[in-house]
Amino acid sequence: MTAKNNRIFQSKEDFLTQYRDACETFAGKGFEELNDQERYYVLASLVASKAKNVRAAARPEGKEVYYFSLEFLIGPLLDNYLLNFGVRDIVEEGCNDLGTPLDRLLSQEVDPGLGNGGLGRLAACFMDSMAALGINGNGNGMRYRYGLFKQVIKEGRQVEKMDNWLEHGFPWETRKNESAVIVQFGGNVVRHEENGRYWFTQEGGDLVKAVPYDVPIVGYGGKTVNNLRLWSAEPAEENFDLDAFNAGDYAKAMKFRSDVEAISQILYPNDSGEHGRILRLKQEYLFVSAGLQTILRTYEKKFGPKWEDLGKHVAIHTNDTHPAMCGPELMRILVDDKGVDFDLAFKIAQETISYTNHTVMPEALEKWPINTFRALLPRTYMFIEEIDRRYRESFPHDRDNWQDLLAQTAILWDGQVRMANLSVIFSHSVNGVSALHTGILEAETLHGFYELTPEKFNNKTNGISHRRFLGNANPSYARLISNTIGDGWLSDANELKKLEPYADDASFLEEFEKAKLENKRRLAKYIADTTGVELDTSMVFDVQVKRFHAYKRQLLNVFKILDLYNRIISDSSFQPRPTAFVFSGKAAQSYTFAKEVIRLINSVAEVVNSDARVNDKIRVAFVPNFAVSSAQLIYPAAEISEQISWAGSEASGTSNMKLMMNGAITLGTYDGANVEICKLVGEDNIKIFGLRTEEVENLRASGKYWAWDAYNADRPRLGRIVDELTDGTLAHLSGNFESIRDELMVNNDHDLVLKDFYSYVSAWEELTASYADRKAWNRSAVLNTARSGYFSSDRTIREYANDIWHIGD
Ligand code: KOT
Repeated sequence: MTAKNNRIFQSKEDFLTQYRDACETFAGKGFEELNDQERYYVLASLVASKAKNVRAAARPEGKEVYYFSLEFLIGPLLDNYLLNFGVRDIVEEGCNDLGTPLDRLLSQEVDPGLGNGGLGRLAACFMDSMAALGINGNGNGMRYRYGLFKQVIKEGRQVEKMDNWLEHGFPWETRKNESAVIVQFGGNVVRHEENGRYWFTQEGGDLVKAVPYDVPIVGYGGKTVNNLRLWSAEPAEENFDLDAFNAGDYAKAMKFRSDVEAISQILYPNDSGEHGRILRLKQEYLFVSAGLQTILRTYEKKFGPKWEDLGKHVAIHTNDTHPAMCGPELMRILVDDKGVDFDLAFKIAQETISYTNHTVMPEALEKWPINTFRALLPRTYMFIEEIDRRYRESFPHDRDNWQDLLAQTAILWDGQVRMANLSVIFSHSVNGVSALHTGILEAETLHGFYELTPEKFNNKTNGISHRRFLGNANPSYARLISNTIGDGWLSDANELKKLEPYADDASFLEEFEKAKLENKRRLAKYIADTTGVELDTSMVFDVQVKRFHAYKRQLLNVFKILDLYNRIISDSSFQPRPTAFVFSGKAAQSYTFAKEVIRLINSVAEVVNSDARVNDKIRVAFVPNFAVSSAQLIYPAAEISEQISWAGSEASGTSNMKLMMNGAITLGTYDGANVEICKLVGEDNIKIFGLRTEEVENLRASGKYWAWDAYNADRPRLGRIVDELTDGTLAHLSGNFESIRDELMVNNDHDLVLKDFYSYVSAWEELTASYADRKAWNRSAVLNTARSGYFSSDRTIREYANDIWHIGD
């Protein structure tokens, strides 16, 4: 696997010389005197400095894209950058010569938890693809002092620990003092008037210094190095409470400091859930305002004050509604600081800004009380209010349903600022993240807007970095692929298509199976080391790894396992295909139900794994602390990919793509991007079950679903599983599961676990029965990889570049 361009080391010898020198420069000691952590640190620092040199020598050109996201789940970078610079083999050999295998150094790297899940990881994959494609792409986000909590499991329960990811320093970042900007919170707006002209200033309040830390993003081939800018909040000197300090009231002086620093202290741990804390609003404004100030400063240096052309040279993309303040804040800066006319400023904002929606869950649609918003951001709020006023005034009152449409689409409503509406109104493009999801946005979630401005809407099905999730994560399979079809697939994922003929090649299939086995062994060892659970690698590895959320229905998977458990015990003729069920994922601290499902899985694991009557047929493992690094061990080992959210709930999903690319077969509902996976691989190479979106909608609308009917209809089987939640069967580890039973039987099974149960279990049985024919199974698996090229984020980014950012127009 070699990228042909811009190699940072010419040969193994060259690498060794430079690495040894770097030990002296970065650590002040020779290689031999350093421990593994220091050796990793020096190597990463060396590669980072190379990356910065590449950027300094050849800054990317063309339209600047700024991707605004509160989350960038970048994961470990070193292995990926070695691949992208085309020096992974050289470095691996060099490290072997030094007697320190590269893998040992790579395992020292921290996994920056600067995101929750899908949305944050998508942002990171987009950064990778923009750099690979030579797009002048910049990331704009937050440098959280503490990333997403670390998850440990105690008595089956998730326990959260601080993620002190900066403890040993972060070799990839550079603090840029000279690029710091001031961001203002609170205070009052004062109106000034002189010679008939008037203007406003925001006075008083708190001044916060936003300090950027830059992380280089190395594109494949090593030619383009882009920048990810992460902001940290510090008190502005002008605003430090000097009076208190001089009066000896250090507590007061320090309180101001810590209140300000709190803004960049923690990442909110909710994925598709409620936020609603004022600190979150401060985070949103800080990175928006700081990012925009930087953009305009850079632009003005290059083009002068030709603000009307901003949208020609700059694209600002907002990742969900978290950066929704981009619109009004851009207007504020243009109008107040640059003297641009109000109408022109709005036009510029719309031309420049675009928006992606990532969820249709009503509870995740962001809203802020007007009073909170206005008190914190009084001047920015005025722009929202004025745009909202004009929107109402110019609304097409001649339409029959105008009142309904206005009620759906106005920004301000019911005392709240509706951030999705704010995003749509200030953007020229609105996209969903899978075909199905975009359809739901158009027909339901954002229907009013779709009626009024259908031309704004478009779909951009998500993608993933195939270099990281196949190239780096699955070295044995990646090697087999490159040896078979060449390594062109690394730069063009569509080349994976060339594998199709090999799906009928017996020796290729054997090699595939060997690679899969090696990955299963690697994962089994990791699981044994971290949890003590032993998995037999001759079992099918059936994997569900993602955030814990009711709609994702990990509970349905547990019901299936309990069903297998009961049937194996009560029916000696029942011989399911031996299967190891692997779960991993975090639940938000405050999400009680999701945390109970984690405890349930661990309780079921304890019962199943220690019961000799069943444990040669089923095993269950919960891998703690799901993160990019552990994900990279899990995907390559998977044979079944569980994608079982109820239809219409998962916007897209991306683990479905990562797993199919690694040759796992999807067992899924017709939801999110599963629909597109199905189309690409064909119905013979995927297993679809359950209600379709429309059926879910109709069932809900009918009001006729009654969970007790499902329970009573099959007391011995489905009813029994429900009973086992509370009858002591699973209580040994840490008690029964009353609240889960209540969710099903009192809350009438909102997520349709009982409804889809039979269809799911039958689909699983059919799928696993087909595992007996290994050749046919492997053929399907290889076809999944061969047809996964579409899901490279390179494809997604090309579409954004052409249709939304208009790069090269
Ligand atoms: C979080 C908070 C508010 C709004 C949306 C979210 C969100 C959505 N976080 N993650 N998502 C996921 O984003 C992925 C990337 O588009 C999707 O694949 C996935 O279906 C979303 O759940």
